[in-house]
Amino acid sequence: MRVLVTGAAGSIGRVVTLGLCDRDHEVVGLDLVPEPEGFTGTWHTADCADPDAVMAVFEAERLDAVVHLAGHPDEASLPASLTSHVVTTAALLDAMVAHRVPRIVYASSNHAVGRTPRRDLVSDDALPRPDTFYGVGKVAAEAVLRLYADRYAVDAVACRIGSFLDEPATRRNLSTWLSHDDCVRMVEAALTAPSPGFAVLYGISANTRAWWDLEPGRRLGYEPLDDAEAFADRVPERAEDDDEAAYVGGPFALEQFHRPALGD
Ligand code: 15L
Repeated sequence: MRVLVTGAAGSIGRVVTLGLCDRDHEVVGLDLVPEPEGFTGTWHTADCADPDAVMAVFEAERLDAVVHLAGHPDEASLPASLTSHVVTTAALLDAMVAHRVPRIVYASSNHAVGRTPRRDLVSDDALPRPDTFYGVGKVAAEAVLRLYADRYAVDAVACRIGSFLDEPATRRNLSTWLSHDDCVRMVEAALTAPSPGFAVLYGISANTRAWWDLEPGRRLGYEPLDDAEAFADRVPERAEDDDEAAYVGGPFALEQFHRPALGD
């Protein structure tokens, strides 16, 4: 497949770009910054929140799918979060509809349901329960994906990513970790699953202590192979561990992340 990867210079973007190329896909990179050293495909330096710039990329390229990873990966004001997650997604979807690109894989986040108290496994039928304005942005971006799936029959897979890290660093990460290799497996499954319509999956590895259900992903062909448990002995205990286990969003759900919606 010829795939547009947004945020291709970011931490997830670099891993996904390499992984997709290794699996014989062709990647067109898009980011606010120039291509990282070693990138060999076609590259566009542009802002995904600018609909004209996004449309120009689609006019220049023949594409089979989009992997939308661009976005500020942390808490911000409500307007900044909406621009970063919702406006970018909408700009891509409009260009996809105009150019008949049938599929988008979206880097949503566990923080879309982060304020869910940590009790049972959280699945794809959980109601939206954001823990931050970042989480609100992800919920709203998923809503736009669903609208375009219903209106225009775009296939849209929202991957609610846990903690994308080289290896788990905290007790919470033993439940939330997504390994680099599993991330590539997840994106490829979401790109190639037959006719998913709008679907949600949880982007974590096959962690023994998982807080999210892997079944929605497995239904789409995402079979994770790594398990954070292999690192459990190396993860130090911290005073914050119990607080971070109260809600599935961990620290994002705690008071330290409270801030006004508007302003810096
Ligand atoms: C995310 O979605 C964030 O982008 C990242 O900064 C971490 O907070 C991660 O989730 C997580 O929950 O560990």
